[in-house]
Amino acid sequence: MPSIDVCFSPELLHLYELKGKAVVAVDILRATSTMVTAFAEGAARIFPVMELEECRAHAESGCLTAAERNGVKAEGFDLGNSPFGYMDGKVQGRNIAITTTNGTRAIRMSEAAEEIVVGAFLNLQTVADHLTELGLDVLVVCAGWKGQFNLEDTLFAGALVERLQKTFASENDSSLAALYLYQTAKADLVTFLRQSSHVRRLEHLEIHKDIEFCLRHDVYNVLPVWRHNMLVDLKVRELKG
Ligand code: 3SL
Repeated sequence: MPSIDVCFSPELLHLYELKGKAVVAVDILRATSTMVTAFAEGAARIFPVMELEECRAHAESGCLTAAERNGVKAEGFDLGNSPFGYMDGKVQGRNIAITTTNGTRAIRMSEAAEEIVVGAFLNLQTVADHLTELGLDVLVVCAGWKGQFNLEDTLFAGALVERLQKTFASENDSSLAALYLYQTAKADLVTFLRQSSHVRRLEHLEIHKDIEFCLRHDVYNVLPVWRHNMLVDLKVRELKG
């Protein structure tokens, strides 16, 4: 039986073997929730990059550019990091280069894995089904906040462990802790997260709507995966055959 494990911060990745594994990169508030929304809204490809300058350079090849630092849209870019900014046809058919404080870092630091999947509550079941089909050992890589643990990514990890309970072994303490936390909180994630540091950070920016949206489960059948140097939506490819 394959296993599922959880890495609570990209800074702990050196403790894990990524070779031959499927990584699920997650930044619930808000980078991976936003990427999933972008694909659901018809984005063609997403280039997650670490640095603002690298992101800006993608504009030359016709990409929309998206950048967030410390919760705020960086100046001079087309888009920020709110899922609502990617709706209403703005990203339909477009390539997007994006850099965020933690989320894009978690993806790029996982490049040694066999497969990288972008996960969010919004596409939880689609991710779970893909992992079951793949049958590889799974490592959930939580983006955290500047190297530190956060609650919302851990809750997502727990939700995924719960969905995969019958087909994946979760015998390590990190996946058990994530599962127990999720089971304690799942009846009302919004209330549970009210005191969390990133929700407080974002509340100062008055983005309650984003927080509630990013905590919704199974809204989209979207499967962003890493291919070469970009993310593509495998579900769109399935539809096109
Ligand atoms: O850290 C990140 O990558 C962002 O998702 C943070 S924020 O939600 O845009 O503040």
